[in-house]
Parts: sequence; structure tokens; C-alpha cells
Amino acid sequence: MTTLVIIPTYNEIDALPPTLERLRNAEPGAHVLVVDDGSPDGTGEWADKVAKNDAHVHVLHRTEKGGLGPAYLAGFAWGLEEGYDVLCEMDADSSHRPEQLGRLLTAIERGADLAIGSRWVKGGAVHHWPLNRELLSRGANSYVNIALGLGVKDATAGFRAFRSDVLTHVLAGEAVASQGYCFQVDMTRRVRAEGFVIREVPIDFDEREHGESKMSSAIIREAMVRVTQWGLEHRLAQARNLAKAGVR
Ligand SMILES: Nc1nc2c(ncn2[C@@H]2O[C@H](COP(=O)(O)OP(=O)(O)OP(=O)(O)O)[C@@H](O)[C@H]2O)c(=O)[nH]1
Ligand SMILES: [Mg+2]
Repeated sequence: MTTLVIIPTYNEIDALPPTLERLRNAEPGAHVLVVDDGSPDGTGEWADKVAKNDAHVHVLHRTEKGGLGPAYLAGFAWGLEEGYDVLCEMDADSSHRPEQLGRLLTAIERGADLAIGSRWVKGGAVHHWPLNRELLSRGANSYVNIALGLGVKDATAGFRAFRSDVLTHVLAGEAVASQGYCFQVDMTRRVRAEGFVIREVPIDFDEREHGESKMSSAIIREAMVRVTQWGLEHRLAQARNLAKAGVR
């Protein structure tokens, strides 16, 4: 199984080095793609230097900060073109422990199409997170479940592994427009809608130690609007199906 771990970065000059080192030690066989959106702090140039000396590390440069979704889509396109079997998502700030990536890869080996590193299943945890962040994440996931009924406890999680063929299939549909963190919910609902197998595995989520969060009110607003819209579409489709069944 060839694996690519995609790490989107924007101004992560202090956070990326320890994350990358831990990842290379934990999963020496995996390749890494840093997708940098022209970070003014030089994250992209730093990654270039590492890539020069390490054939497992690659860098994709985008010119300006375009959001998490477009960065991942560019990374997926690169990884699919290169022919990796599994494409993973991971944050640069070590909030996702590189040492736990193996849990996701094991879930894929055991038949999952999408493995999600989950904070909110039994055995999962968050460490040193302020109460407001925990409430935001728990609240967002409750809302997603009420609106979309995905049956996934951590649909906003950004620590994931996808089987490449599943990703190809899902991305062939309607274009993914989500920019911020609702990108994760969007991908989850698409995988679910196609009937693929989603497994959540417990992980420990650590508060970032270096750099700054990119979470913003615009990102939260986008998520609220989109999830509500998808929810209405979902319920409408359910009602139509019920009506059809009634007619028969
Ligand atoms: N390329 C790119 N990466 C981004 C962008 N926005 C966020 N990221 C990266 O996406 C990952 C997650 O962003 P974070 O700021 O850590 O968001 P978060 O984990 O929800 O927030 P914190 O827990 O507060 O850190 C990090 O690796 C960021 O550098 C963007 O616009 N472009
Ligand atoms: Mg983070």
C-alpha cells in the first residue's frame, strides 16, 4: 500500500518542522506532500529545503491563501496523478499525532474506504483544548448529525485516510466548493452518499503549541450556511423518496 500524507500549511514555520520529523519517524515508508499557500513566514521555502534531501517529501506551492478545501483538492489531484493507493490528511501543528496515523492505515487495510481519526468516539480525547473550542467542535458535530444524519461522531475531523479509488469516484461528482473546515463535512457526506465504508478510530488531539490557529468567524459562518443547505437538500430528498414509496 503506497501512502501519501498531505499537510496543508499557512504560516507554520515553527509547527511544521517537529510534525514532519515525527511523521517521518513514525511512518518512514509514507510520502509527504506539503501544500503551502505562499506562507509569508517562509514555510514553503523551508519545506523545499527538506524535500531536496529527502525523496519522501514533496512540496506543492500555491500562490495565495485559498483555504483548506482548495489546498486539499490540489493535494489530492497531485497524489492521484502520482498513483498512491491511500491519501491522508493531517494538520501541520501536531494536533494530530503522527504516531497515530498507523491506526488509520490499519483501518483502511481492514476494509474501510475512509478512516477518520475521531475525538468523539470512545477512547478518543482532546488535550489542553480551551472549553470554547471543545464546545464549538462538539456543537458543530451535533448540528451536522441532526442536519445530515451521517452517523459519524467527528465529521469535522481533519485526520483522515482515503482509499484513492474512492476519492477518485467521489471527486468525479459535483465540484467541491467548500473552502474552510466544512470541507471535511462535505467530503464525509459525499463518501457516505456513495455508500462507501467509513470507520472512526479513536485518536488523541493535542492543542497546537506553535503558531496561530486559522479558525475564523468567516469559516464558522461558511460551515453553518453550507451544512444547513445540505441538510435541507437531504431532508427534501428523503421526503421525495417517501412520497414515491407511498405512490407505489
Ligand atoms: N495551504 C493552506 N493551509 C491552510 C489554510 N488554512 C489552514 N491551513 C492549514 O490547515 C491546518 C489546520 O489549520 P489550523 O489553524 O491548525 O486549524 P485548527 O486545527 O482547526 O485550529 P487550531 O486547533 O486552533 O490550530 C494547518 O496545517 C494549517 O496551516 C489555507 O488557507 N491554506
Ligand atoms: Mg490546528
